[in-house]
Amino acid sequence: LSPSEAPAALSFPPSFTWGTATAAYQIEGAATLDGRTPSIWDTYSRTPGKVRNGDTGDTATDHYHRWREDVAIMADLGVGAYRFSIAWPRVQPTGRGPSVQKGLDFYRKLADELLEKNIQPVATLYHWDLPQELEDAGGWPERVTAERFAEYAGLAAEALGDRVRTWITLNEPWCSAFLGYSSGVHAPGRTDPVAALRAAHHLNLGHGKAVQALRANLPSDAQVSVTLNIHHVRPFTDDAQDVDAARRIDALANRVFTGPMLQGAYPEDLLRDTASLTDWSFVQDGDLKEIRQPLDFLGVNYYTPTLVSGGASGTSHGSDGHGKSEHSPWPAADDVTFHLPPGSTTAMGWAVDPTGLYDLLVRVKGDFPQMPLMITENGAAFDDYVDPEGNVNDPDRIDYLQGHLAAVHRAIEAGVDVRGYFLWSLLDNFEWGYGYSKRFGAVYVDYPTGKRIPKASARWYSAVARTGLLPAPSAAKG
Ligand code: PNW
Repeated sequence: LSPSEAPAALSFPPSFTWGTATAAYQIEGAATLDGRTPSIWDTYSRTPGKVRNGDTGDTATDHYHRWREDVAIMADLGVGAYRFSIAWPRVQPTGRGPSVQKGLDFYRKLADELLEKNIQPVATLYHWDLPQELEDAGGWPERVTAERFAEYAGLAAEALGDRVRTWITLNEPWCSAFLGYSSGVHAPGRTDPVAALRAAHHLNLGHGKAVQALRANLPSDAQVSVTLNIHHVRPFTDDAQDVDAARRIDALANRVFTGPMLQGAYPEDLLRDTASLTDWSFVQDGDLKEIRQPLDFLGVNYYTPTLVSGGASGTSHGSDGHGKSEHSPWPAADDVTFHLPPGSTTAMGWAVDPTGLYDLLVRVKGDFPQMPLMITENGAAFDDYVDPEGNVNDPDRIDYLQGHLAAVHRAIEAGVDVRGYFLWSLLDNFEWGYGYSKRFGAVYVDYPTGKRIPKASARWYSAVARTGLLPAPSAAKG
């Protein structure tokens, strides 16, 4: 092609944040070092039959020892931000009382090294590793857990707030509540839909209280947010019962969190839909006021859309991309069927659908016009391997990232205020119920040696992050 015929690269705003993301339990290992106590994920992964191949996070990628090397890799890639999570059982092992110096020191050193390399640290307080002692006291279905979470948030902010200026309270509370307490495919593995609804409320309450604790302990220029895996729910057909199924799943996936957090109320239709299970009397006077706190941006994680039909009572609820279980993660929605959207899939069996991300961003903008957005996770698992030359070529991941970043660009052009993008994940890691069998990294991790090999997608993403220019699809594979 002559230059005039070549498809133009898409240019992102100069202020756009380019980052990578991880979570503590998925990468750190060192499960018993320096005073760390078990979290619900230690307990769950050590329970036979829960995680594929019996994998645990005991060693993971050994990031607890290799963090300096991992920061150096990010500096080589030229990314401007790193979203990591703080392991609650490392800094406040029993979930109450004083903090552990060594645990806090780990994150202090990490943040210092990041700042030294001009990488902005973004800390998530809760990426699913609840101290086991708090689960033993009832876990998220109990109100006390929200109180404990706020205390931990205050303590973390007090210790790290001089270095870390961007904070996220919860990662994907939908997973914590509904995969953890209803379908049981995530820790703690309970299968009680009412407990899941109670958990959702106490996660909301914990978020609201934590935002207040963060603000009280952080400088006024700090950014405080929450990350939701907003499901882009589409009806299978435009039949009324499919449209109604989509409305109900949207309530259970999204509005159960955005309602109280951003609008100050639980949606009426959600309360009605779940009335056969609970009267929501666990929502106390004043809770809604406490949950709705001003946020500096909303974190959005997106992987794939959700396609549903209604009315086919008694059908599968395993085929919804959320792992297989006898139990549904969707309380009072047993008649809803989940369909695989058309097109190619990733190693997770999730459909590749960049338009879903565009539609989702436009919809969130419509619902919350003033709220800046940050893509806090997006990425894909593929069956990566090291070739005889020692390279990892992952053209499918490059295509995935190219398509989704083009969708983000298109949303920005359409007026959506998207401030940044964090690739999930920096490293291959412990993919929850799938253990180490699924690789989401831009950097390959050889188990068990822990050797890091940047994949072709890492080099591709590095060029995008350094220049703010997204090459057109035909040139995507370089
Ligand atoms: C997110 N689902 O998890 C998490 O924030 C990451 O820790 C995780 O590694 C990543 O996405 C990839 O899975 C999810 O079943 C886990 O709908 C499960 C679901 C969604 C997100």
